[in-house]
Parts: sequence; structure tokens; C-alpha cells
Amino acid sequence: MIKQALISVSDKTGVLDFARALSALGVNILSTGGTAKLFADNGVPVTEVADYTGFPEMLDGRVKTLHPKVHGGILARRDFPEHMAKLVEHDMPTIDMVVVNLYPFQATVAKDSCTLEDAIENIDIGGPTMLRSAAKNHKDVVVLCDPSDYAAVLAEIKAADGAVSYDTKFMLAKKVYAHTAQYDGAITNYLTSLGPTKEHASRGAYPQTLNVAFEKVQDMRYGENPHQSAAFYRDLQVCEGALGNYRQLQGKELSYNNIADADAAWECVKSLGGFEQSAACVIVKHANPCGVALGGNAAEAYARALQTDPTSAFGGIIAFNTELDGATAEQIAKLFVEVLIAPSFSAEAKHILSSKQNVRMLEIPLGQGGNAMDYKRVGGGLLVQSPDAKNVALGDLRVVTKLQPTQQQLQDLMFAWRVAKFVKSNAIVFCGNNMTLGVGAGQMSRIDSARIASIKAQNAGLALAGSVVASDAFFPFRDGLDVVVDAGASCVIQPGGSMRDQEVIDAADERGVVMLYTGTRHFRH
Ligand code: 93A
Repeated sequence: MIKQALISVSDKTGVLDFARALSALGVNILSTGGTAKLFADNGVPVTEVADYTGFPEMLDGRVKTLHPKVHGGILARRDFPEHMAKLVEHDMPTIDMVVVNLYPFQATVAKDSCTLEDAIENIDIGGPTMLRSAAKNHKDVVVLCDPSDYAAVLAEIKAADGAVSYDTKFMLAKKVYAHTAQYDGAITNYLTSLGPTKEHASRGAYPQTLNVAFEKVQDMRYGENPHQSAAFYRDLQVCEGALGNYRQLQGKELSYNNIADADAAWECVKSLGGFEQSAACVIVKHANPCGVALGGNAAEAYARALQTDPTSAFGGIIAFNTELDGATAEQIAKLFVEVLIAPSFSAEAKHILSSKQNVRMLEIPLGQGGNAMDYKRVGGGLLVQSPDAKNVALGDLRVVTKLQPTQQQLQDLMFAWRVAKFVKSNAIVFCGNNMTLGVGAGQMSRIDSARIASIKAQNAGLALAGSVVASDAFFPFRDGLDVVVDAGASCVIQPGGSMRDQEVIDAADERGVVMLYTGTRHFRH
């Protein structure tokens, strides 16, 4: 039975209605300054914690709820007679519900103007202490740290005549420890990213101790291979357009490899904005694009992407940057596909694909932004880097040959370069007319990637004469360039930066092709 609740929140979303409902159920409400004022101003009966404890809020609010009468009321074991006797002896009624959310530390340090003083003042002490007390005693205390739980808990209280089930209380307690751990993690990340003294405080450095928090989305049947176990965790700070925000509309359970491949396809297709043709389609197999194309609409983009490597596309993952419509769905339904990804699926597409119940359909908003950090696990450690978010612009390109590119070549070069960024190194990507013609991926030597890309184009019956080609890193020797020119390329884009750049430029001039430097490399491992 909940007789008394302590409510102290920085984020006041939904709290007034919640308190009003609790009060109507006869619950006595205790609150700190700002929260108490909100309730009093809106006619919800409330007792200030300061009046309750007989101790004023002091030290600019640093000490508000840190009082035995608060923590005794929360922590006393209701099934221990000695505990309950102590409460009576010291006039400490039980506190049966704690509703707290914390000073906005993460939002404060995210601001560029944040000083160390600002950050420190936003380290909440009393709030986490109450949350941890209540969560420890969750058998008898309901603890809420997330406004999105108010409605369900209220419904349960109403349905069960003032009681909340053990399962709910346990779930809420687990949530609290995850929350306070994350909060302390954010404080540690911030403080240990600063220099050794306040004077040396610098922003943006990688913290000495890195705390990252992810929440589980699902367990998986198995990992990369059937003998490995696996689960998918979502970044707690997931940005809108990231894979972690997927909504599965139909299909079998996602596997570990599905998610890894879906991420590669989605990141690639998202980067294909800003071209004359606005629809883009990316087909991925084993984390590499095996067909990428632009089109006037989704169906055209798909048909062209499929041409690059129809053999590899079998069992692939297909992503679109535009709504997947009925006409496209009809074409896709002819192929064996593992996963389809799009910002939306038309009603007709959903209907057509419902006959292929195994196909996993993921809807993801086409939002901006990306991961703040890239992580890569290595034996006994973690590599952390900023993501490869750089998109080379036309103005960044430098022509290094005597021959100049045409407008059409420039457009194709930009497209090829965007795609090459998502192909595992060494990446060689032949393109023409806004579609991939041959993709060489993941070889240990660049010349082998070049040979493979040209063989793949040949296998697909796609001519490379007059094509453009992108190389994700420089050609160390002229031999790689000779291979792509022999295959038919007339225009080459690469970062430059080799000791033998001049040898490669001379070779390009000798072979009568155009070559441009991006000045940016896109290794992907
Ligand atoms: O400064 S504190 O660390 N000291 C406290 O004793 C304390 N008690 C509650 N911060 C404290 N709180 C926090 O105040 C809560 O976690 C909540 O975020 C905030 C609510 O303050 P108000 O009701 O005045 O808006």
C-alpha cells in the first residue's frame, strides 16, 4: 500500500498529472523546492521535504533530501520489526514510492559553453542517493526514474487497489541501477577527458576511463556462426537515422549477420543524397556493396543495382533511401532476399511482400547524424575512433592529369567515390552512369581488387569502356592503374599521397586517362 511518495524531479514532464492522480488516491506527497512549488501552484497538496525533516534546504540546494528521515523512511525493512520500531522511535514514517530524475549532467556537458564549474554543479548527489536507496529496498518501495513509466505504474496501482507487483518493482529497480551507472559513467567520461588540473582542462579528448552504455534490443539465436551466442544492443544515445532505430514490419527474427549487413547497406544508401537522380538502392552481401545505383525512382534504382552482380545479390540485404513502392516490391519478390530496408514501405509493397513472410522488412527514418564513436573490439582492448563521416565535395577534387574530366565523368566520380567509402579495403569500384559496374572488395593487394572488379563486370556482361573507377587509397605502383585502364576505365579517382604519385600520374597521362585526387582516404576494415 503506497501511503507516502517523495517526488523530486528536474525533468518535470508528466509529473504534475502523476502527482495529482496519486494525491487523489490518498497518497501523501513530499517534494523538494521546485517540484513542490509546481504542485502547490497547481493545487496538488504537497509537503516540502524541508518542513518534513525540520531541516531547511541549504548550501544552494546541495543539501535538500540528504536526511535520515528521508533515507530511514525509504530503507527500513518492512519485514524487520526492529527496523519498524526504530522508525516509530524517531518519528519517521515510511516512504513507499520515490520519483526522481536527476540534474541534467549529460545535457550540460554537451554544451560547448560548459565550464568545469557548470559540470560540477550539475552532478546530482541527493537524487541518485534516493534512487539507490529505493532500488535497494525495491521489495517495499516503488522507484521511478523515467517519466515514461508513470502511466503504467499508475494503472497498476489503480487496478490493484494501491499495490504494485513485485515484478514491476524489481523491473523498476533494475532500471534505476542501469540509470545511475550510466549517469556516473557520463561523469567519469567527462572528468577523465579533462587535463590533469583545472587549468589544463581541455575538451574533446578521449576519456581515461571509458564508460559506454547500451540497452539490449534482443537476444539472437546465434552469432556470426551457429556455435556462437549473440545479442543486439542499442546505443542509449541512438540518433534518428541510425540502424538501431529500426522497426521490423515483418519477417523472420534478425540474425547477427543480418544486422551487420543491414548497417552497411543503410549507411551506404543514406550517403547517396545530393545527386540529380534522387532514388538510391544498395545491395549488400557479407558487409560489402555488390550493387549500388541511382534511379529516377526506387524500381529503376533497384533494377540497375541488381545488374552489377545478380549472382551475389541472391540472399542479399537491400536498402533504399526512398519509399519502397509496389512496383519495386514486385521486382524484389522474384529474388531470394534476407532483409529489406527503407524509410517507408507503401501499402501495396507491404501487401506484395506479405506473401514472402520470411523476408525481414525494416523501416528506419532517414534522419541525420551518426554514431558519436566507432568501436572495434580487439583481443584485450577496444579501439575507439570518430566515425568516417567525411564526404568529399566536388570542390575538394584536384585534377592531376593533362586531361580534364567532363561533367558526366565528374558526377560519376562523385558517385563512385561515395560507394568506395563503404567497400572493404582494398576497394576498387568501377562505375558508369550512376551505377556500379564492378566492385573489388577486401583484397590484400589493390591490384587483385582491380582484377576482381573487372572480372565481375565481365561476368555481369557490363562493359567497362569509358567507365570511371574509384580506389579507396592511393595506387602504390602504376601496375594497379594499368589494370583498371586495360579494363576500360577512362577516369580515375583516388586520394593520392603515394611516394610514387608522379609515376602513377605519368602513367595516367601516357595512357590518356583523367585522374583526380580527393586528398582523403577511406580505408574500411
Ligand atoms: O543538490 S543535490 O545533489 N542535493 C540533494 O539533497 C537533492 N535532493 C534532490 N540534488 C538533490 N535533488 C535533485 O533535485 C533531484 O534529483 C532533482 O533532480 C532535483 C529537483 O529539484 P527541485 O524539486 O528543486 O526542482
